[in-house]
Amino acid sequence: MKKIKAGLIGGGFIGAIHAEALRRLGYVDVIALAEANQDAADTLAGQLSIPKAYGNYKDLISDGEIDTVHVLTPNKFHFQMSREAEEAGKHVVCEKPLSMNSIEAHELVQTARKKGVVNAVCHNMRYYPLVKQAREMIKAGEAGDIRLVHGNYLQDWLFLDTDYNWRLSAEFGGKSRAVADIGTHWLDMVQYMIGQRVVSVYADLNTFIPVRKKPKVEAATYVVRDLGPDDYEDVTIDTEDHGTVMLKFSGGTKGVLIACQVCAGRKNHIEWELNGTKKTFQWCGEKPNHMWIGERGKVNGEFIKNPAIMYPDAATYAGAPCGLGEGYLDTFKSIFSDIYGWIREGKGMDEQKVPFPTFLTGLQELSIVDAVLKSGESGTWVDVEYLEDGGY
Ligand code: NAI
Ligand code: SOE
Repeated sequence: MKKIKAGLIGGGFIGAIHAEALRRLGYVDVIALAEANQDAADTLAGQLSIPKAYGNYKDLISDGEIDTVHVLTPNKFHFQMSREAEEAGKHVVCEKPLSMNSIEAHELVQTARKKGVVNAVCHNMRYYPLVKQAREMIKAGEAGDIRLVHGNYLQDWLFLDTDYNWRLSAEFGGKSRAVADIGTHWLDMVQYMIGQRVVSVYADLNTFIPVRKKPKVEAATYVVRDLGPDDYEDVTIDTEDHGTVMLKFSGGTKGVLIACQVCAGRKNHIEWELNGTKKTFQWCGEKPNHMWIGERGKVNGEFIKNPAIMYPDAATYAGAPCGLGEGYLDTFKSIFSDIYGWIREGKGMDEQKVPFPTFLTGLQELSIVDAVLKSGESGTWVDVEYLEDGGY
């Protein structure tokens, strides 16, 4: 069986994760890495054992040996890089958020359709085995009708005024940060599980640290360095540290999300609770192999990830038997297994049939983010304006 050749644009925090997860499939060769310049490309391609290093992403896209392109750069570059890869006839996997706004995302959806290329946005967190199981249990009616969904995604990596990353800048990350950067993971998981999409939002957005100290020499995400006072410059922050977003869903469910990146002690604490007319399901990404199930009049229980008793469509995403934990890094192997399995079967791109989140999904997420930004400005409920149907 011919191997699929992948090229990565961006070799930072997520670039290394994509390279490793792709290699776990066994039929994908990661043959090229493009970076911001040739030195960075040579260094990172060497560290990741990737044979070709390009100092300009356009040269990677022009490489005829490459079948698929992964766009793993700061959000600002997602649109132009994804569109050029589509135009070159490459299949494209773009990291979340798909682009800076829904207008850019819509153009990527339309270009993908015109070129017929497989396209995916990396909402990997829907691939936790128990997220898949919760979706199947809800489809089977085990929770009843979902009245309420609530939760949060809390971090503290931006807690100090000396913590800096390109995500803090609207120019590089987009006008929304906490909601677009981490809130979209939660929104994708929840809409995927309950089979409904957000139709209206009421958002309270806050920038708790309005001025930060930006290192004069930037570093990749999560890289920690020992810097002195002269190594920083003051910058005004134009994106939110926090968003509390009330939600109305298409099937009548109500909800609320808190996304915040300055919560001391919370590292990557993503949690949801679904309250149905029969049962409650609760899950936290810091204990991903456990789901709490609550009932009235009966003993509450805990569902421990166990493919032997999971629904078949969920069990297929469990890579190990009960008691053997699976986590965040495994979700990348699972989403790429769906994407590359589809490419390998050569069935062509069909947004309604593929088993993975597509650019259309990414467009829906950004439509919600656009509404959140409008609500944060107006202090009112804002209906989500979807430029397309589908995606969930
Ligand atoms: P990072 O800053 O660690 O890495 C970005 C890399 O892109 C850097 O190595 C940088 O040199 C490179 N780059 C910048 N401009 C470039 C250009 N013109 N050509 C080629 N390379 C260029 O950032 P990180 O944390 O890896 O985030 C990248 C993307 O991945 C973001 O969109 C982020 O939202 C997403 N992400 C997704 C995660 C998930 O769980 N699905 C987790 C972390 C990030
Ligand atoms: C930073 O908030 C970040 O790297 C996000 O960009 C990722 O999407 C999330 O998975 C981890 O945290």
